[in-house]
Amino acid sequence: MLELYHSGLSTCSKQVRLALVEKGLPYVSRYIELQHHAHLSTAYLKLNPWGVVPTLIHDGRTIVNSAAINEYLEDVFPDPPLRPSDSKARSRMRLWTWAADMIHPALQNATYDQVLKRKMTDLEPDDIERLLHRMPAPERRERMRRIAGGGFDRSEIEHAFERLGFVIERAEADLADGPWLAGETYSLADISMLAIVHRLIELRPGMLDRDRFSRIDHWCDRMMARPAVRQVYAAGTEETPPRPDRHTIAGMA
Ligand SMILES: N[C@@H](CCC(=O)N[C@@H](CS)C(=O)NCC(=O)O)C(=O)O
Repeated sequence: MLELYHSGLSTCSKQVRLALVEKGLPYVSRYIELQHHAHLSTAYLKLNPWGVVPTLIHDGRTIVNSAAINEYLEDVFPDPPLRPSDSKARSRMRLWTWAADMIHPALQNATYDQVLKRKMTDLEPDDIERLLHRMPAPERRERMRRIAGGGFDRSEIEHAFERLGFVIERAEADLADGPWLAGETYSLADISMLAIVHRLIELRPGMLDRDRFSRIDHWCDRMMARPAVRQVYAAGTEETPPRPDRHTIAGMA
């Protein structure tokens, strides 16, 4: 049995849901409500000591990190394959799963800035301290502290977009070699990077200008033509509960 601890809007969770759906693997959905900071509950931190989603449980084994989970799924459930057989293409695939992981904090900062700031600023000072105390990863704790204290300044956010822009330019260049990021084969590279590109389009649509990034534009069309991608990404089909009006940590154990 596969159990996925995940959240609806989380880009990292989407990467794993997409691999599961592409492979036709049923899973038990364990929803972690990030809005209520459920990823910092004692029970969840036992599963995932990094304090993030997603987490996969398979046959009593716990696997964390979206890229590591997807590689695990590929090892254990190789059909249909989501890794190219050719070594060069496979190294290209790994470059892109790494790039998605590496650039994710920049995307997260931009997301917090535009969408999720209230998640922290709504809280009472005591609750903020309790949360900071629970967050195990120092760099995330520091980020939470910054957001609770008013967030990032404009130059930091613009720097995050600049870093994202560099990665997008590299993707545009690599797509000259084939329809998919690793070349001829649809792979985990596309799954990882779609999560980044999709969120970037939501945050700053003008950044992905169709004339300048025509290959990415066509790649997005190819991606969205895949039934699994439509299932995970199409509006209204995400496993997303309604957003609460206020963010609380009430009831956290
Ligand atoms: N690179 C990690 C990042 C995990 C991560 O940051 N997950 C986000 C959701 S996409 C999360 O749990 N955020 C909670 C928080 O930042 O407090 C992965 O891909 O699994």
